[in-house]
Amino acid sequence: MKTIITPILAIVAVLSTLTSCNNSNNSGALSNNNAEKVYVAPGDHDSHYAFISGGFSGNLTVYGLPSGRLFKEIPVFSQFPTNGYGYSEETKPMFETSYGFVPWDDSHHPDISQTNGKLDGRWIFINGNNTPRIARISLTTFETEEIIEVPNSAGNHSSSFITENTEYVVAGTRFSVPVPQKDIPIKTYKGNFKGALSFISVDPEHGHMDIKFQILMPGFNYDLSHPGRGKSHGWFFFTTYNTEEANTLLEVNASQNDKDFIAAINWKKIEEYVKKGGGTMMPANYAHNVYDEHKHTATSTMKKEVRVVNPSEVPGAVYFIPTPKSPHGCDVDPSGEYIVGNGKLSANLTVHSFTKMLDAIENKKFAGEAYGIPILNFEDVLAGSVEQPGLGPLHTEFDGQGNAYTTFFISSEVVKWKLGTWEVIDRKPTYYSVGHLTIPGGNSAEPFGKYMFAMNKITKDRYLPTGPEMEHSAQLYDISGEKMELLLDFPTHGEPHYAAAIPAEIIKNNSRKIYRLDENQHEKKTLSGSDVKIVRDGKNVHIYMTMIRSHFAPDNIEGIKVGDKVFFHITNLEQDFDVPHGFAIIGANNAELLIAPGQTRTLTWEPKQVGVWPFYCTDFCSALHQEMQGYVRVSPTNSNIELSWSLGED
Ligand SMILES: [Cu+2]
Repeated sequence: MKTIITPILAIVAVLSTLTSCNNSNNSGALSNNNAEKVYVAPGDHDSHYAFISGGFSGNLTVYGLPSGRLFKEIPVFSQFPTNGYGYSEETKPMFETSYGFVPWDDSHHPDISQTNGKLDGRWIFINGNNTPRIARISLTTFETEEIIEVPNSAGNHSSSFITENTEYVVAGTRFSVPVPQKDIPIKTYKGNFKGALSFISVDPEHGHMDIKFQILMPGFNYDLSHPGRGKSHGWFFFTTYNTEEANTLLEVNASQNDKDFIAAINWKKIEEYVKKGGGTMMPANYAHNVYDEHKHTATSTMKKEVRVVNPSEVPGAVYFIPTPKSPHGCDVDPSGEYIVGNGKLSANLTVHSFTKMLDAIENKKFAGEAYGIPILNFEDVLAGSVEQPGLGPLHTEFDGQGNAYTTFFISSEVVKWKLGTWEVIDRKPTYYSVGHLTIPGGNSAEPFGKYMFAMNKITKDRYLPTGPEMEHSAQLYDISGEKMELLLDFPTHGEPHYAAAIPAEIIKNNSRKIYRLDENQHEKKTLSGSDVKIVRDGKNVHIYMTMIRSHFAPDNIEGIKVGDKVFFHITNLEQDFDVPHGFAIIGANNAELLIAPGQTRTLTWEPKQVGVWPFYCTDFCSALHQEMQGYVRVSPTNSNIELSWSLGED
């Protein structure tokens, strides 16, 4: 094998030398064996999954590491015509909200479920920023199983982060708003708007989500958050900016204070308070959408109240830690001792000590209070700072070897530094303007090290140009040595805002291969070709159809009329891995259906013209795929042609 690969790599290396204008900046990325480090031979599997947020695509993309190959786009908050998600009757309820049907969002921070602080690979959660929602995706089926709307929240950004036994998925508001919403002047912001931090419980068996409580905080902007872990398990930390409570020209007015805060929340304490009936049930309106894997169908329920807790009701549960200059990232090291607050406008990185925080609280050493919440002294809690490591620090992840890696947006680099000594060990440029970075397990108690990838906002000249808009870019680094080594650039879809990554062996053996037909509980399933039928109910016509290589049953349908609403309920009878079939019919005002083996899906079609209209399979499925087709005869509204259907009749 080696003898075959080597000449190919040599050609790749030579070509890159000839074509890359950035080659001098690549630290010799292709001058040694780095190409081999990312080469996954045909048929071989990558060692890691990377789940990269699609940002403004609203979805989640799945890549392999180290190859950077795209495996899948999982639709979450956005309609996805590729497989009919959000267009099929079964999946439309996933987009129900208190604002009606919302088929798009801006997804930002995926986080994998944990047990004892370690990634367990059961589910991945991600937030929708714009119309605040949290989604749960199964890492068995790679499908979105649940979406819960978050009331009293706006620009749901400090979300969705998981406590160390997945007790909660936590969501914090970026924009403070009137709670409850009301018609008041915007300039009454200060002192009147609130920031809701939502603790959403996760059922340990099914993963089902329920908002246990919301903490109504002062009207700051809650930017990012992370759970405590290990010794700090039971606490949650949120960065804030705009502690000035400005409501206009924030770029100036929210940058006045020398220090903003990290809010430290003792959620265990609030949980106990709530278990004893504490807090207030407040009227609210938010959707809870659940997809049932056996019914292959989602249902949407509107919830009517939410439990809110005012921090003043639970003394000793909430503190503010002063943190310089509009902190953005809020990251906790694997031991749970260090809380890194990256002030976007700060020259230094600030690291707080959890132990010192507890001491200061114990000794009641406070610098003051804000809206009744005690403010700790900056110096009392400070563990140390990394002096002038770069410009515009954003996010930090950890390798489990005592090192931290922080991204710098303005100086466009990743800086590796040592926990405890705060010394800078290495720095590498990113191309260009890095936001988040990810190390597999890098925000858990047990990072897996080995790889780190940076997600960059600007691509410019890194790939062949594709018009004014380029896909964003990720860059993979080997972090197994003292110095980071750039291995690979790969394009990403939408905005690769943040990502979660995990060794493949934790997930791949649980991956679902088919849906079993004998477990199909869809109300409109058809389990054999002999059970097909068509039922007219006034203007609604229900077609119970099957598909299997290489025909639909039935394939000829007559007796449909203009003005009818036709529901194709189609069951894929295949029980083989990776044999979906598609369904499309001319003039349908929605999308195709891509139906997995054993699954049932429904497409609605409203024929508007008299004629004979074909339908066909869209997913190339067999040598006779082109034969997988059928016709629907549509007659005038007042026609008396009887409903009839057939397969294999002349
Ligand atoms: Cu087919």
